[in-house]
Amino acid sequence: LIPSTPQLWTTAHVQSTLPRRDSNSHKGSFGTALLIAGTQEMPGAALLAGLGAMRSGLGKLVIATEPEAIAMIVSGLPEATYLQNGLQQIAQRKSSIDPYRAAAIGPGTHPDSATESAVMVLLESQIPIILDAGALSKRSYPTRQSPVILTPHPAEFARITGVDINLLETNRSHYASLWAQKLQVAIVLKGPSTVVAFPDGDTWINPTGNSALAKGGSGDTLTGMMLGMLCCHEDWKHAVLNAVHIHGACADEWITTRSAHTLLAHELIEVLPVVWKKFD
Ligand code: NPW
Ligand code: AMP
Ligand code: MG
Repeated sequence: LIPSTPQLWTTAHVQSTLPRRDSNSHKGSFGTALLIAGTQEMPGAALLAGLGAMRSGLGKLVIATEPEAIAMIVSGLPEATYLQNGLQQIAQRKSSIDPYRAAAIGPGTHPDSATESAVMVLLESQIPIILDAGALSKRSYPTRQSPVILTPHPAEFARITGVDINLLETNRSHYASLWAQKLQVAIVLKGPSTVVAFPDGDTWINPTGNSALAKGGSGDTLTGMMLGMLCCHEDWKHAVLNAVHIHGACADEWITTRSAHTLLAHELIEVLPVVWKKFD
């Protein structure tokens, strides 16, 4: 396994890879995404990811979450539909994955056996899947046609690989690339200069983003944006890279006129339409 030299994913890359929205399209053209997120204690993670997803190009969104969370989320995102006790439904195979173009699991979910079972069911499917937060654990991955994308922050990366976090910080792209090839998954190692490492060794560094993102909810929002982008991009790698780049660009837009201390994660979604337009 040879970690490749990382390249920068620049504005020009984003501009040349963002999809157009065909004038003849309808909501079916962009697919239905499945977001398994949120609990009674962390409904906000599902809302933030849901907002990120629905503002990032998909056709329809189903949020699989707990009944108490649905009641709290729905007024903030009436455009989504819901799968009640969805994590359990998926884990117990009572609800099919067939209708979905892509899925994300983990924001605001507990890292327990039900989450682990739901991940196993998703891994058996043929759609791209994003594993974040509560769905990140130490495991191996089956060979499958569609990508698996892990979105750890450094502490999560250390937990799922066993790499010492201090060592990790000395050469982030090296470790991300090594483990992406080892596990045969894409790894989005978050933090300043997020590293995006693909299973084929292809490795990129994202130049956008700033310390305004160092606040609860930023990562949940990114996971949602990536899910939406997977539904509207033809090339899944471009979807991952563009989600990371534009998420960071939203924070960069924020600090042009406002203090970096003040950003709330849901405000990333409020500036996203204007930021995205700059790349169109
Ligand atoms: P410390 O504190 O610096 O010692 P967890 P989480 C470390 C949900 N959320 N670089 C940190 O270390 C998420 O989706 C819900 C280095 C600490 O030990 C998850 O499901 C919200 N170290 C769940 O909460 C909003 C870093 O990791 C540990 C690091 C838990 O997610 C908030 C904390 O990590 C949240 O998103 C970094 N960049 N980042 C909601 N509104 O519903 C973290 N650490 O235990 O994985 O906690 O990331 O907050
Ligand atoms: P999470 O820890 O899952 O909430 O994810 C945090 C998000 O904010 C990731 O997209 C990180 O890359 C980003 N982030 C956090 N701190 C910084 C920072 N100091 N500079 C740039 N991006 C950051
Ligand atoms: Mg997170």
